[in-house]
Amino acid sequence: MDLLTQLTASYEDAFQTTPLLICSPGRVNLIGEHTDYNEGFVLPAAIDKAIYLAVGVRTDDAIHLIAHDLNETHTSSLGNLVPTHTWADYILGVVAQFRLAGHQLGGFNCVFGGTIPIGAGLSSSAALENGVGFALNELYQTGLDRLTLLKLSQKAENDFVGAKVGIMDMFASMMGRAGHVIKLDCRSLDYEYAPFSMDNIRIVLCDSQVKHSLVTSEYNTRRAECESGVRFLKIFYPEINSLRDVTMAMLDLHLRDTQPLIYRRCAYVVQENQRLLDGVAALEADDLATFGQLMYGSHEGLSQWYEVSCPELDTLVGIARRQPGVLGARMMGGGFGGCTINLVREDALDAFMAVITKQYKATTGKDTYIHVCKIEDGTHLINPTVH
Ligand code: GAF
Repeated sequence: MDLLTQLTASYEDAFQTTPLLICSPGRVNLIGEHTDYNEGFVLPAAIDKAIYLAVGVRTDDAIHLIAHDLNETHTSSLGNLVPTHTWADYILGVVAQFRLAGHQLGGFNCVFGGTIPIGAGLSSSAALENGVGFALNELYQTGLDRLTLLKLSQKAENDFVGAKVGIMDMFASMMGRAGHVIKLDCRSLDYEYAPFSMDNIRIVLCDSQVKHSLVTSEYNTRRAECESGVRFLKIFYPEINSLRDVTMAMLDLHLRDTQPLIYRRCAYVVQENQRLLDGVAALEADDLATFGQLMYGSHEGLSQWYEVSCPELDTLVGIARRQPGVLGARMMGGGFGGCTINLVREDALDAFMAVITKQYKATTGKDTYIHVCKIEDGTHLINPTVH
């Protein structure tokens, strides 16, 4: 039985009605890492790994949740939306945001499961939050557009779950378009779709199978370091609002000698924004060789200047870099584990997968899980006729 059939059966068994089915995908990001919360640019896309939700209304104000993959349940109610420090918070947090924004909801049932590996840096949490917001919008006809929904997801994660993440993951999962990457300006939220259907090139994810507990605390620390750099530079340049407005010349003049750590953090972000702009130009010119080199530059910056990589991710990128047919590779997402993203020529794919599996195991003692991605549409309804 495939996952959707299982979720439907589980829902019908538990709640005796036919559910609405929603698909909410994870994401990749080609380049532009840790730039979203600095009001910079990112280049993500939704992928063919997703959270699937089976949902339906209730006549009371109870919330009945079943996490199919974990075989766990959680029951709450609209009047009792407090963090539980479990997976339920990604759902309850969205409900709480709908209520805070003044939307009228009733209770609901939800069975969910997915194909996004947890902790692999593919944004399973944003996918779940978006799926829940999308579901509530359908079930209770709240009439919210996608942008409003994804902002509610971000607020849920920032304020209810307590992770101060930027907007990229929710944006990519909700706004994704099959065969396209999204060039997103995280300051204005202006965005453009760019086709990414390079013949003979595959987007390959290599999962380090590492998830360091450092990720949330270090993520929040990096944010604080960037903000501290901006606050200091504002003394000299009152017009700046974020690292988006800062140049390397400003950093060299005011921070390099006096605050070397803050300098490295800020310099990485300023350079990564430039790499993204150069990367977009390279894609437009079909110059994947240049794009690939920018990906390696991104990884080096993340590893050495921003210090959010780990030995396993560095190993995966190091192996990839030595393989023929690999155009570029880098760690992806928040860091401290999760996946690398690799652009690999199709004719080199089998050899790449064999070599990286073998050498990663030999170097780290760990297995890597490899996924060749397709770029898919963002959060959507699977069975609109049930409505
Ligand atoms: C995580 C966050 F959720 C994103 O907002 C982004 O900052 C990313 O790390 C790093 O680019 O995925």
